[in-house]
Amino acid sequence: MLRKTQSFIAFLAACGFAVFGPCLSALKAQDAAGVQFKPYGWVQVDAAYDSARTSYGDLMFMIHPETAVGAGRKELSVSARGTRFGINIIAPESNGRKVTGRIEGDFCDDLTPNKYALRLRLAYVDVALGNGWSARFGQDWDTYVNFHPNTVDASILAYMGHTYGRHPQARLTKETRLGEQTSLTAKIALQHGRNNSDLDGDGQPDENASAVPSVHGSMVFKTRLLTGQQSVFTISGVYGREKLGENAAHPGTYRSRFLHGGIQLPLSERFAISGEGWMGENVDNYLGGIGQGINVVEGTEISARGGWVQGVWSPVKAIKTGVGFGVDDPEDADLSGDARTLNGRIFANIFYYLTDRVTLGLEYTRVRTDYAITKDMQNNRVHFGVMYVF
Ligand SMILES: [Ca+2]
Ligand SMILES: [Ca+2]
Ligand SMILES: [Ca+2]
Repeated sequence: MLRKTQSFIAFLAACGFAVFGPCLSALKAQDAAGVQFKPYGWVQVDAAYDSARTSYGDLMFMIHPETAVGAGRKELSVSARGTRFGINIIAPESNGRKVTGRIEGDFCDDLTPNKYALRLRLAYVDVALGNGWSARFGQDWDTYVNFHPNTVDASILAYMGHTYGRHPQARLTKETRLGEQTSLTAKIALQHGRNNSDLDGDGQPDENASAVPSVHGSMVFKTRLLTGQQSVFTISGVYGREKLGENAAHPGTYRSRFLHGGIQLPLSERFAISGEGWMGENVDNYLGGIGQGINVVEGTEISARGGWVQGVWSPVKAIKTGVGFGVDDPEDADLSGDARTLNGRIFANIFYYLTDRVTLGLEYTRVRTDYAITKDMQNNRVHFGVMYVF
C-alpha cells in the first residue's frame, strides 16, 4: 500500500506542472487494496488593474500606506498562482469504519510572479465513526469556516471581513438529522495557529510559547426554507493563547477570542444572499483585525469586528452575478503608530460559464484602507480571471 502510494506520488510529480491538468484527469487510480485516488483542481490566471498599489497585487488584502515605496501608483499585476490541484483519497470500509483523505496545494504564498512555489493547503484524514460521528486529523479549513463569498479575487475578502484560515487540527464532528432536509452539525476542534508571529523576537512562535492549542467550536444548522435549496445558519467560537517572553516590553500571556456567525439564505431559485459577522480580540491568526493581533507597545490584545454581505443572482444557467461589501474594523484605541484602522471594499462581479469547465470572471472593486497617522488610501480595481476546472 505504502509503495503504491509512493509510486503514485512519484508519477504525479513526474507529470510536471505545465501539463498536470491533463495528467491528473487520466489518473483516476485505484491501488490493489482498493484505495481510490481522485484528482481535482483548476488552472487559473488573474489580471488585476489597481489605481493604487496593493498587497499583494492580483491577490488583494489591503492598499499600501503612502509611506511604502511606490504607494499610490497604478499597477497591472498578472499571475497564475491561484492554480490549484488536489487528490481525494477514498479507502474501502475496514473494521466498519470508512476513511477518506485529502491533499491539496496551490501557489499563492509566493509573491514573485512566474516562478511560484508549491504550498500545502490541505492534508487530512477523516474517519467516519458511525451514527453521524466523525474525526478528522490534519490540516483543514478552520472549524468556523463553513462557506465563502463568491469573488473573482482569490483573497475572498481576507482582511476585509471574511475571516478564514487553514490550520493543523484534530476535530470531532457529530451530524444529527432532524428531518429529511434538516440537520444540525456540532464540531469541536483543537487547532494550532498559522501565522508564526514572534512579536518578542525570541525565535519561538508566540503561539508555540503558550504551549496550549486553541479550542474551536461550531454549530451548523441546515434546512430548506423558501426554496428547494438549503439555507445555512452557523455560530462559532474560538479561544486561544499566545505568550510573549522577557524580550517583550510587556511580557505575559495574551488571549485570542473570536465569536463568529454566518447565514446563507436562498430567497428564490435564482437569487441568494449570504454573509458573516464576527467580533473578537487578537484574531490575526484568522485574517481578522487587518492582520493586527497584539499591540506590543501597550501590551494589549487588539479588538476588532467585521463582516461581509453578498447577493448573488443567476439569471440564466451560464451567468452568475453578484454585489457585496466586506469590512474589517479594529478598535482604534487598541492600536499604536501608523496602524491600519479600517479596511474594506464594495464590489460587483459577473461570472460567465463558457463551458462546463471554463469560467470567465470580471470584478469591479472600490477599496479603502485607513491609517491612524498617514493618509487614508483608496483604490479602484478591475480584475479579470479565467478558470479551467478539472
Ligand atoms: Ca516569541
Ligand atoms: Ca495573534
Ligand atoms: Ca477602526
